[in-house]
Amino acid sequence: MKNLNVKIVGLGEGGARAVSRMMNSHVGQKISAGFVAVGNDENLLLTTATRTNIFLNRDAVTVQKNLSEALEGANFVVLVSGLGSTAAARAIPLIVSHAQSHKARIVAFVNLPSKLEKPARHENAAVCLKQLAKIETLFAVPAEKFFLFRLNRKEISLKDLFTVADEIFCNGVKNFLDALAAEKNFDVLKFGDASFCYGEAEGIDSALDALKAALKFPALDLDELKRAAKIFIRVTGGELFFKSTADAAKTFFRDEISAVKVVWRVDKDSAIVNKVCASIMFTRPPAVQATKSTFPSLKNFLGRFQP
Ligand SMILES: Nc1nc2c(ncn2[C@@H]2O[C@H](COP(=O)(O)OP(=O)(O)OP(=O)(O)O)[C@@H](O)[C@H]2O)c(=O)[nH]1
Ligand SMILES: [Mg+2]
Repeated sequence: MKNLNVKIVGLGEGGARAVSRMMNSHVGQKISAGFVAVGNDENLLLTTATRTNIFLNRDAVTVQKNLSEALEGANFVVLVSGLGSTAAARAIPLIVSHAQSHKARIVAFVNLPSKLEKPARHENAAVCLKQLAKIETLFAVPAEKFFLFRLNRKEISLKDLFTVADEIFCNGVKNFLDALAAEKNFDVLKFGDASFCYGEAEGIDSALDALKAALKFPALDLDELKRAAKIFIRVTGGELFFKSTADAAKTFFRDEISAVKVVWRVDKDSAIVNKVCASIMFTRPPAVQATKSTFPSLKNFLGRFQP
């Protein structure tokens, strides 16, 4: 996309921690993305890697002014947050309204609060989701899904769980921004209520294995992918990668997973050496049976959210 001006905004303590991790992993560096943390707690924000920090405990006029300054010139805003966050519930309406009036697109990578978290967290999440129904793309992952990445552990703390969340969002945002930077038409990357997965394989021509690894991504609901109406797949290898080897991955996907038209992008990336990476993003199908859902009320809500 031409003239891309991206701001990556972490909301609340969790969001601030997640974007700090992204900065440390050089996510968004190629496109000179800016990083912003927004939170209630000044002490915490002072420890994050972000230079632009917005404190929500100031008066409303100051908060609005600081947010507008932080987002100035952005045509793309990436939100990262645990949606149970009080900071997110307060800041998301302001950010969505700013983005709408400045014609900036928004994509959000968020975790829905765990069932074990207190009701106030779920109330915050409901406030946020109402606003996020207006944005271009929402990747919302229920916190319970993060357990699936640690099934081999005897015990897992909430802290471990959020380390998993931060790693997944770090990779998810990286894959999204890499695709965005290579894309001329943004609408290709507009998914509405969306899901993502990724995988990689060793060997310069392992496109099929990388795709199969992506299909084993623990948080992926394969049934949702099979019923998705819009699917985007990006396969990337190093300088020695033969793009034609991705044909086997394309055939496998068409025959085994989904016959709908898939947008494929096969690219080389000099930052990758001896492996191939596959990333899949797709629009989730509307929920068939709300009773089967882990989060019936949220899923009903999201089921109405279309790109
Ligand atoms: N990705 C991620 N999510 C987190 C982390 N810690 C907590 N969360 C999730 O984020 C939600 C919001 O928590 P916080 O980010 O602490 O919220 P806050 O805005 O700082 O402030 P309070 O609501 O006052 O705690 C929680 O409901 C958790 O589900 C984290 O380190 N990483
Ligand atoms: Mg907190």
